[in-house]
Amino acid sequence: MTLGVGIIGAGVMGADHARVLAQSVGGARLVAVADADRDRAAQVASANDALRTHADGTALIADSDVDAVLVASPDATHAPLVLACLAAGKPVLCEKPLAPTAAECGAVIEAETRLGRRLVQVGFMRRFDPAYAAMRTSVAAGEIGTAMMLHCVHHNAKAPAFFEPGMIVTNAAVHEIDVARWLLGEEIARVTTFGANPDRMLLVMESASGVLIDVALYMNATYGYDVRAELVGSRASLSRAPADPATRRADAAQATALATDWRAHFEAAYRLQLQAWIRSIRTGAPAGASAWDGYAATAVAEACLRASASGRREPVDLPLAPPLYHQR
Ligand code: ISE
Repeated sequence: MTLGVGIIGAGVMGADHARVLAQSVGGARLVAVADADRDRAAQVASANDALRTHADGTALIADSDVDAVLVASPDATHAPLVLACLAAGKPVLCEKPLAPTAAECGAVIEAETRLGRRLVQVGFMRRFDPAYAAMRTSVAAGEIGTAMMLHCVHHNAKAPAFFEPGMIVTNAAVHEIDVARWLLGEEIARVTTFGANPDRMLLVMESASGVLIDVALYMNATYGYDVRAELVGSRASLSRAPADPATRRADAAQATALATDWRAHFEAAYRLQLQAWIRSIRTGAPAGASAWDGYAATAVAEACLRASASGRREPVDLPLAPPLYHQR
C-alpha cells in the first residue's frame, strides 16, 4: 500500500520536502499540499504530482486521502497542527521546533500519552546525517571513553527572512541542543549565554553529568552555511567532517565548496529522515526524535532565553515526566 502524505506549508522547507518525497522516497506519494497562499501550494503540488491543494492545514488533515502529515508551516503553528493530527489519529512529522514554548510541547506530549501510542516525529534531521550518526555509533560503542566536551559551530550565511528575536535559540540552536542530548544520552541541566546581538550568540550548556557544550551561533556569517562539531572524550575526539565535496586547486590555492544553506549541506539527512519516517509508519517501529525530544529541546531553549535576559546561568526545567514510549 502506498501511503498518502499531505504537506502543510509550501515555503522553503515544505517545497523541499515535497521534492525529496516525490523523487527519493519509496512507499509514499504526495497527495495534498496546504498553504494560505494557494498559488504557492499549487506550484508545489503540480511540481510533485500531488492530487490537490487546501487553503489550510485543518482541511488537509481531514482529507481522507491523507494518511500521514508533514508540518512545515511557521513555527508558531506547529503545536496546534500536531494536536489536530493526533485528534485525527494520523502520524505526523513536524519540522523543528515542535513548538516555540515548552508549554505547547507539553500539551502535545499529554495528547500523545492519552492516545497511548507514538504518532509524532520531530524533524531534528541531523540525527540522520551520516557523519553525526557515525559519531553517535562510536560514542555508544565506548570508543571515546567518557565524554568531556562538545564544541559546536552553527553559522548561517544569512538569517532566514522569517527570523524574529529569540529564533537564534528556538529555531537554530535547538539543533545543537538536540544533538547534544542525543549524542550524550542525557539531559541538559544548566545554560549560560553571551552576546547582546540578535544574530550572534555564544551558548554554554552543562549536561546532567557535567559535560561542557559550547555553541558559537552566527546567523549572518555571509561566507556560507557552516555546521561543525567536535566531541572530546577521555580517550579520543570525534569530529563531524562536512560531506565530502570536491576540493579545487587553482591559482596557487586550494578551496572546498560550502553550501549556502542547510538544504544542500544536509541533503542526505533530509532524505534519510523522510525515508525513515515512511518506513516507521509502515512497520510501526518508531524513528527519529520524539515529541519528548521536541519538548526537552524547547525547554532548554527557554532556559537560554531566560539566561540571555538575566545574564545568569539558568537551570533547565523539565517538569513533565518522559512518556513510556520515550526511548533514545
Ligand atoms: C533553519 O531554520 C534551519 O532549520 C536550519 O537547519 C538551521 O541550520 C538554521 O540555522 C535555521 O535558521
